[in-house]
Amino acid sequence: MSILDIRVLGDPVLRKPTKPVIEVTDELRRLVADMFETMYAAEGIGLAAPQVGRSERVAVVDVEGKKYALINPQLVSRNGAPEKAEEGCLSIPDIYGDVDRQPEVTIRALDENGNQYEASANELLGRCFQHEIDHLDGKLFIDYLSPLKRRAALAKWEKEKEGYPGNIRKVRTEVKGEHHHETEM
Ligand code: K2U
Ligand code: ZN
Repeated sequence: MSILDIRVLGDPVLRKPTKPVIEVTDELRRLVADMFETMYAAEGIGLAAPQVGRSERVAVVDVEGKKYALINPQLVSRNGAPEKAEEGCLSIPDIYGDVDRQPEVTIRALDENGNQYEASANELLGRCFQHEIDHLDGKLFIDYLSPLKRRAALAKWEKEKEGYPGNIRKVRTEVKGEHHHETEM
């Protein structure tokens, strides 16, 4: 398995609607595995394929140990009065904003073995499902901000993005314990 580079805001792949998966192949299972590894390394609770440069309808989620591979996910229903909560995005580092979302959601998707399943969720898991499915439609959480808040977020990103040449965020696993000493040249 490998840790993949994450594409950040400015990369057109994040705005392209993704293509449905035709067949769940071993290669797709490998992508799902790499997406989980990348998500954990980036300390996320969700990750969508466009965020690793793949324009396919695939996402992964792990909220408090509840793990889901979302292949061709669709929203079956959403209920409840919209609730506001702060969101961030691994593709827009250090930018946060309040997003209104309906609290209860039911989704239908294929798992990594190609079997169809339905899942209902609320709270953080329900929000994560919606955040990831938005990614697959080229939608980002900043699209929900008020014009003023979005303008402020984008102004901040203009500065932040200098740290991500080529719109690439390299994910590092923090090495616990060991300290690498630069060899004197
Ligand atoms: O898709 C992504 O970029 C990962 C998102 C998923 C997410 C954002 C907001 C609310 C729910 C899910 C996050 O950056 S993962 C980071 C994170 C971790 C714990 C709680 C909220 C966000
Ligand atoms: Zn995101």
